Amino acid sequence: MTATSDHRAFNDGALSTDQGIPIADTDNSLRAGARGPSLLEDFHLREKLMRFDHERIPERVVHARGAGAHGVFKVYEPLDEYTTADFLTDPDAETPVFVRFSTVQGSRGSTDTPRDVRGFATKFYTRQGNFDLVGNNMPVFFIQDGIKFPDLVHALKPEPHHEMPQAASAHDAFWDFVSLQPETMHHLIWLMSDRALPRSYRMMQGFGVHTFRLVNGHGHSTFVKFHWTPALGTHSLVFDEAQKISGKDPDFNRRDLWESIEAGVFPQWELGVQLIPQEQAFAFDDIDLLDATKLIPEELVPVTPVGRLTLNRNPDNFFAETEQVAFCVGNVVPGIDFTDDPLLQARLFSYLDTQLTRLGGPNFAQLPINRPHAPVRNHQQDGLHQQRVPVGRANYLPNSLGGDLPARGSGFGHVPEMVDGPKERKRSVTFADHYSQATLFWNSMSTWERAHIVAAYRFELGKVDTMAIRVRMVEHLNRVDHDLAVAVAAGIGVEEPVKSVDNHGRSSAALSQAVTAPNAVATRKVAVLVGDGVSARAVVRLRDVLGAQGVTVELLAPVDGTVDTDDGLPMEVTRAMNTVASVLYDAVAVPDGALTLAADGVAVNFAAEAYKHGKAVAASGTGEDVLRRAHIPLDDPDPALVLDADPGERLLAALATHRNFDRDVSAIPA
Ligand code: HDE
Repeated sequence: MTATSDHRAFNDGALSTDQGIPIADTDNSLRAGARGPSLLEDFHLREKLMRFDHERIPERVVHARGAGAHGVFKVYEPLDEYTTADFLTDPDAETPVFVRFSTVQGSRGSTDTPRDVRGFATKFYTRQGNFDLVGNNMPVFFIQDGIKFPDLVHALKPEPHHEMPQAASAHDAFWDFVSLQPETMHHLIWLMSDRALPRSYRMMQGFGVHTFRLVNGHGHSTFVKFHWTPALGTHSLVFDEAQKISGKDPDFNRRDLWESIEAGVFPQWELGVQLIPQEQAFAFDDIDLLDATKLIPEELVPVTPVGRLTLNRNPDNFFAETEQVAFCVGNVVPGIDFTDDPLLQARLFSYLDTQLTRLGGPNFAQLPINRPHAPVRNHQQDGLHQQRVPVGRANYLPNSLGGDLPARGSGFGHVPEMVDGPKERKRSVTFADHYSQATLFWNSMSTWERAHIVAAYRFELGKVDTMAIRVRMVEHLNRVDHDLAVAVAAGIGVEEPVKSVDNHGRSSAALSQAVTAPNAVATRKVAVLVGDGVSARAVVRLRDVLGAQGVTVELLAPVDGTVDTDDGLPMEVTRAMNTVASVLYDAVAVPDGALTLAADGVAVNFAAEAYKHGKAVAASGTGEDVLRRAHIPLDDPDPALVLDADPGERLLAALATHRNFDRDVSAIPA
């Protein structure tokens, strides 16, 4: 028996103070008499409150709200032609990872589903140390130079005088700033698109955004852009739905990630790389690889799949892991290096610096979630929260008193890039085009994606009180695409602009979310609306067919408990309809037999909203009456409107394509 377990046995499993002193009573403070004053000598009370008073640490200044998970990464084939990074060259290595997804604007307690960029940050605990790929779900960024980041974030965050609005870009300050900083135009159109409303963290892409370098054993470097592609496809909510989810379940995306991992349906992404030989740095006429407001269309440089990420374990403790994880863009391993992208260069400073305030000192890399799995050997010493107990007297190099000296020469080598230039505050002329890739994005959208983008600009700019800002934005949009500008202007009380430039007509199919192969349906959620008289056979059949594919089926009734089915037996329901909402499900089905549902406003609204949001809606027999009351046009040819006594298979097919956004939903009242 070890000394530690000896000690544990001694305390006999009792509650203890932080000093290990056993506590007999944690329910009553020490008082001078049962009704008397509390005594200062109550060390248990003082310690308990002291710890409680200091439970909070500063939240992240951006990306404060997030959710994380553990997992593994495996490379498919050795990439040693391009890099010496161990985790990219050994297909047998299973590299542990921790991923944190986040929103950008809101505070730590804000909602999961605002219109916002999502963070996608991955810490690879490789055998050569930690590599942090701190990316987003959009491939470009608002600004080109990190010196503008404080301005961008100040404008985006709640306005300083009244701290409103929370987690929303729809306010004057944000649009004031971006309309005066035209390099934001490309990222803005991504933000106005459905990309800003992911259905699930499991259904969004990730991008490293900047151009990095891979460096091989000969010191030869290749430019690289990192891409994460979700196995479940890239899918989004619609804005009305996302706004309602914010009230019904602000933890929507966090819960979705947690539940899928708990259910053993592990989210997966494929890592892909766009590789650009160093000699081709200037091969693209209108794209400077150092400009983070530009992407490289996949038609020009295809994305090569190189490995797979699987998230397979939820954190044990949110604070210790998800909150305390410290990503640092500067954490790269041998075989990966930076470029001179001025946004990336600023990030190299910022991420190390911010942890000092957030995690209270320089020893944050010793926290369990940040600790590299590779050995750490150096003479860094002391500082707040030092956890290690260095041994020996030589804490300097070189020394002759400290035993074995660390090996030299085999570590990280920076690419010996020639650097020569005047010291100046200047943007490169190759960074000057702010519109053509916004046009590329717009041209690549389907009809419904364009409609969503126009609606988003109208919503956001419609909330801007200062008319001059709206006018300025329409002028910018007119340079992106005239039709876009006209459509937005018409919705926000701005005069129609005169056409000023021709659309270049180029597009890139990979940018659209409309063309997608059917995806797996496991963990999709279907609401089955039931009431007294419902057909037991229909419900059981639906549950069997959907359940066999891993779909979560919930039976919702006007009240909780049971309903009496048509065969006279009670059937247990999952919950009362009014405790949830259609926005929390991927599809709604109303089986035959529950006669009262057509007169139940909650049930009718369920169907109407689901239909309006492009979801699969199924009904049979009397269930169709609910749909009629919801103004759903039952005669329309619509693959996601399933009027069938046995709808299971067709529902599955509709779920696999996510939504039918081609519906005309203008007449639906919800
Ligand atoms: Fe960040 N960013 N950022 N950012 N960022 C932070 O670091 C910053 C940028 C991104 O889940 C902060 O630890 C500057 C681009 C993610 O913990 C801070 C600039 C991209 C996360 C910071 C940028 C990102 C952060 C806040 C301009 C996409 C969350 C807390 C030079 C490629 C990581 C922290 C997590 C977090 C600064 C621009 C993504 C303050 C100065 C571009 C995913 O250091």
